[in-house]
Amino acid sequence: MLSPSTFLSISIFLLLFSFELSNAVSTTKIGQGYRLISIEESPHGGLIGLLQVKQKTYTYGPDIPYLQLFVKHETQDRLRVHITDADKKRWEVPYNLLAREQPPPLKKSLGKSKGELFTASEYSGNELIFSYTSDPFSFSVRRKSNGQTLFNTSSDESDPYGNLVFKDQYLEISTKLPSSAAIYGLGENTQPNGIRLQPNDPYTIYTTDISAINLNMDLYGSHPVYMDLRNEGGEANAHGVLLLNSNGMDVFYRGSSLTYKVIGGVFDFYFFGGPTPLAVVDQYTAFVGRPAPMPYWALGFHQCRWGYHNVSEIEGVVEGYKKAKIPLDVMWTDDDHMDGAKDFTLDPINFPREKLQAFVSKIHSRGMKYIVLIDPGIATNSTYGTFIRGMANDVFIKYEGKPYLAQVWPGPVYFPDYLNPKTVSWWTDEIRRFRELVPVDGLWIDMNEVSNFCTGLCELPKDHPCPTGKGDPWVCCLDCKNITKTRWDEPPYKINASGTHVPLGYKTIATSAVHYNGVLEYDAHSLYGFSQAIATHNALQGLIGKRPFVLSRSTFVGSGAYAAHWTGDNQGTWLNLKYSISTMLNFGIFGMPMVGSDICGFYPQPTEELCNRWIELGAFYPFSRDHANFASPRQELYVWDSVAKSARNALGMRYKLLPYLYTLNYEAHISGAPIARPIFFSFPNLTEAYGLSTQFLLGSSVMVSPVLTMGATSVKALFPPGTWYNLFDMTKTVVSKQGHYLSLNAPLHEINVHVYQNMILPMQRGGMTSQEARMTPFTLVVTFPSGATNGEAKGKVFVDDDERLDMKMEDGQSTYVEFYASLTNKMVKVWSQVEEGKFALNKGLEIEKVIVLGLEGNGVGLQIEVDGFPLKDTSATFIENTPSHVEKLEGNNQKRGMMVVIGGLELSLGKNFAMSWKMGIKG
Ligand code: MIG
Repeated sequence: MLSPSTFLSISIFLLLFSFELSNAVSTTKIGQGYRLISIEESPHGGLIGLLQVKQKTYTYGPDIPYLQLFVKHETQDRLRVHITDADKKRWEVPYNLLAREQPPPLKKSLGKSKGELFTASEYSGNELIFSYTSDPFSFSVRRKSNGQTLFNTSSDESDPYGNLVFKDQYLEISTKLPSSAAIYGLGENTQPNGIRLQPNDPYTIYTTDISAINLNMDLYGSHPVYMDLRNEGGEANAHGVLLLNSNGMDVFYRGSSLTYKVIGGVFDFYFFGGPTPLAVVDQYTAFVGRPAPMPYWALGFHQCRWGYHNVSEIEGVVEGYKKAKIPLDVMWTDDDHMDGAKDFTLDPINFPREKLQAFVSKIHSRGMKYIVLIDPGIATNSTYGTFIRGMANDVFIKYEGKPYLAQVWPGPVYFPDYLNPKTVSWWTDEIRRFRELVPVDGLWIDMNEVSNFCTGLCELPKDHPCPTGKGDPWVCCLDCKNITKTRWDEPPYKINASGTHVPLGYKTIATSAVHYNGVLEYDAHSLYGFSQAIATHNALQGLIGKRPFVLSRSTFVGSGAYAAHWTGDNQGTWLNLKYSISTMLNFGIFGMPMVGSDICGFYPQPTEELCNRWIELGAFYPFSRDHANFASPRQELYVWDSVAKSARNALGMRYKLLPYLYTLNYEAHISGAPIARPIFFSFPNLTEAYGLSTQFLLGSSVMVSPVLTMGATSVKALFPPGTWYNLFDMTKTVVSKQGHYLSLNAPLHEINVHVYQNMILPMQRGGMTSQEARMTPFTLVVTFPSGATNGEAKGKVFVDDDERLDMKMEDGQSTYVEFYASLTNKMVKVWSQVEEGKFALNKGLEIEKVIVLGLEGNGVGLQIEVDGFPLKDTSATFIENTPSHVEKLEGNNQKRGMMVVIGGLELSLGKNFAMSWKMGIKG
């Protein structure tokens, strides 16, 4: 097998180049801009304009003489600005992959049209206003409510950028930005300085198989979208800007401006008005597709490794977790179960069908699941069924009429073309056949950037075998020559690919290769993983008839509707632990909330201490999976006793929080709300939180503040104003007045997780699998501000049948409950409002405990009423709260809140309840 040192060399070779940032901000002005020669109202809504180039220039190719402008307020808060060649149809992200309105047909000669001339100087929607200048043409987008300019493409002499440029292979446009703009997004990118974009860092967008340890480089996914959060005069407003374009691009963010340099396609801008960060992701995902609902079990813990050698080994891992009493829901295998790295096959010796099936049945009977990896490259092996049927159906990407030859793990391969409907049917059928072999519960689609071990135009070598048989399957063994003959291989403008301006076809499909319908790889490159995720998701959904689970490495705008994501190959280092937070938070903004990093690091191995800290953080990733490379020693959570202890603690809490996480999964699906969010999502006015990437929120109110440095036993964390209760010990309270940084104890086995005031958090007892945990009784944690005399709190829970296809309310197969609490003059009320209670009633789900935090007074003479009757046998207990940080922060005048725990309840979750009591008066 591969040796550690050779693996290391392939995995980090690009890192060596990463220090040479050859991406100096270009200040050359290309092109002379355009003038607007007519503009009219379209009979179908929107404006259509015609632009003419002012003076032809030739850098990066000739300017396109006429452009068609199409502007439309598509919804109350979404504005589209589409600019393309007025004479010729150009490549765009296919409308069947990402459904949206077609712009009006091209008609250069507007004289013939029936449209009304547009005479006003601006075009106004509900919240956004489009306006323009004619000569040179520029446009701006303003916010109606406060007049703020969000986007402005005009340029002055002094600006380091010019006007609109539109050539066949070079498109450029810029916007000015005010100093108040805090920008997030533009990925996929490992950002060493956190989620807030840093001026002059490179942002190149082109899907590439380089590992996540490469900083500020074009990684696996393409998401040309950003959120801009501006705090002006104490009032924060957020908006989003998507450039829907699949071609490679460099984005230059200079602080006071942002320039796109794109090597093809069209300008198709979408502006999302916000004005809150949550509203931006809501509007964004309403357009690109709502995040796919995850099955309940996917929120459990996952264990994987590249290098589980046989069925006994994975049996041992499952037993290892059981013995150590660490929760585990999903067992994975990488490519190890395959016969010769061929998709959809089983290694007859180490993973024989019968033995694997027995294993899968056994874990299924415990409510656990099994997932395997597949790669896009299909081995060109004449006895391999998947390949034979693929050839018969003509499913592969082509070069000069023949399937394009590449090399991945199995040796020589062809790549399926998921833009071809025939490929999609073939793929579905291959998955069907494979599930007959072994009933996997989900699929992991790796290497789909797409990754190729060779570059250029290759053929099978005549003088040596390929693979070489020397144990180095990642070394190109085909006979290849570089392709330089077309402008698709060597475009005039070179994006900063891999941070070193490598050719576009470097270690991927040659960009002059062709897909279905003559589509060039040059244009469709970054859509590969997206199109594969759609095909895989739809196939599983059709075959299993349940909510599918797909994990994809490469992603594009809209992938969240089909797949989850992990952040790729990281290292077992403290820095990588930290980076994982920014990437996770970015994917929430990209509409892919089901995301996490390889816990304890992919390669090389973590230290024991690091693995402790990593599971403490990773237990709160939306997607929580331990994964490692074969060259790392084993790092399952039970391997070290200390890690096992931290895992029981942190994952124990995760499994108690599953009803909350699942409700967040529901909210993500209906409104795009990220599961893991930057702190500023709940506190948009708190500018201290704008760059904060060492803490995050789950939903609106649960804050995770992990230890990210070696040797630390405390953590410095920002606490937005209000009361925060430690979930592991609710008597530990933080009361923050302005938004303080606070040093909290964080011994090796502890992570700080706090719930904010005014919240009702649904929890359960937890368990060793999510299936077990979800049947246990509920506890409601009600949080009033510490020592409050008046207050209100709210929460909710969504429960349904785990795996049914849809995740919606109407069909009686789910229950949604809103919880309320109020506090007025020591009178405490807690009640619920149930929508569609039948599901919860049928499942017999009950609330056993209500915990109320922050109350003033005591329990003297206290009488609890439930639904109008005094609660007999009350097992209410009263715990004096000892707020640990109150005094330190606020002096001694701080009122101490106390905790009331009412246990022994048997309230039906599916029925409204109301409970109330009056707190006693001290003394
Ligand atoms: O070139 O399938 O990112 O998670 O273990 C390596 C083997 C291919 C890359 C993935 C990693 C996976 C590995 N794959």
